Amino acid sequence: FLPNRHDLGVVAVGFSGGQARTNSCPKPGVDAAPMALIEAGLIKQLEEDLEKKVTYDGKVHAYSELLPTEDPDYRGMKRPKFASAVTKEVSEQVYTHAKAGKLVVTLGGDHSIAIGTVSGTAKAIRERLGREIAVIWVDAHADINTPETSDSGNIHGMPVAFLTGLATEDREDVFGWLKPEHRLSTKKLVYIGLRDIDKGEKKILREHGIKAFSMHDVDRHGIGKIMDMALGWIGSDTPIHLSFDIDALDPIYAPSTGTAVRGGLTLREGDFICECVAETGSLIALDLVEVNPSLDEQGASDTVRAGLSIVRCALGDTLL
Ligand code: NNH
Ligand code: MN
Ligand code: MN
Ligand code: MN
Repeated sequence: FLPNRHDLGVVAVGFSGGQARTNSCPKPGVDAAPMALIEAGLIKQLEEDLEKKVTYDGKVHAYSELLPTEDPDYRGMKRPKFASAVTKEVSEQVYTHAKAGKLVVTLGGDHSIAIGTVSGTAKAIRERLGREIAVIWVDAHADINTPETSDSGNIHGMPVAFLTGLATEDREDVFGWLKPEHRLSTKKLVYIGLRDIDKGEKKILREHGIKAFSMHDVDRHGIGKIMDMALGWIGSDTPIHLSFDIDALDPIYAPSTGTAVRGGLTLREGDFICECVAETGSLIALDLVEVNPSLDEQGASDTVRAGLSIVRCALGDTLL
């Protein structure tokens, strides 16, 4: 059922509206990540070193044509209409690649864009293979706030709630476009790296029996055992969408990100997670999000390099 492992579709999403501090003052910079990654040689490495066939339109999409004239808070969400319109478009871009049998690599952008990427692959894999996808969400955060449980109103803290249907909305222009075929089962979701979970999120994780490996679990068992358990939970031969938030890594390795949390994964643990997923041969999509090259000038190049390494490892570069 696998996409041709040598056939990649790349989507570059220059979107930072999901982590807006306020409507008038977003935390800028995360939209510059795709260009920083590409300038550091990402596409070139995929084509030349990994010998992939890359389909890429050569653009970093800013989706400025989708910018609404008015975008007031709604259910506490900041810039809901813009985030909804952008993720809907991303969903279609990702769907097109996945439907054509390509492994989709999406470069963010903040993590709200996963509303687009995961919904796009979920729909395409249902249609193409009649299968449900599994998602491995590597992050310091659970990103499963509903609009009502969120303290910040930032939509990058909510993508998993919308994708699993824990949050729903009728308004078409505020994520009402998400239909059952776009959704993910809470049973097919596994977290790795959690260490900053909001109170409301903990309740959601517990009540829905969601599989989550925190940093505590990584320390207790070691990353090798964690990957055995994570992949065991998903089951073999299940199409895997890996959504990697660079803030899962310890800020020593990836300081240039919007909400860095100390006590994270080492660079090797991050790479190891990706290698294990590559080894399954079941990877259908990879998101790399929350790299923000403008936040820490010193650390920006380290963070970009860590991001490149994550992508290469997920695509099997470091396996013999
Ligand atoms: N949980 C917080 C919120 O909902 C922080 C989310 N920030 C992230 N998520 N960077 O990965 O706003
Ligand atoms: Mn995240
Ligand atoms: Mn995070
Ligand atoms: Mn928090």
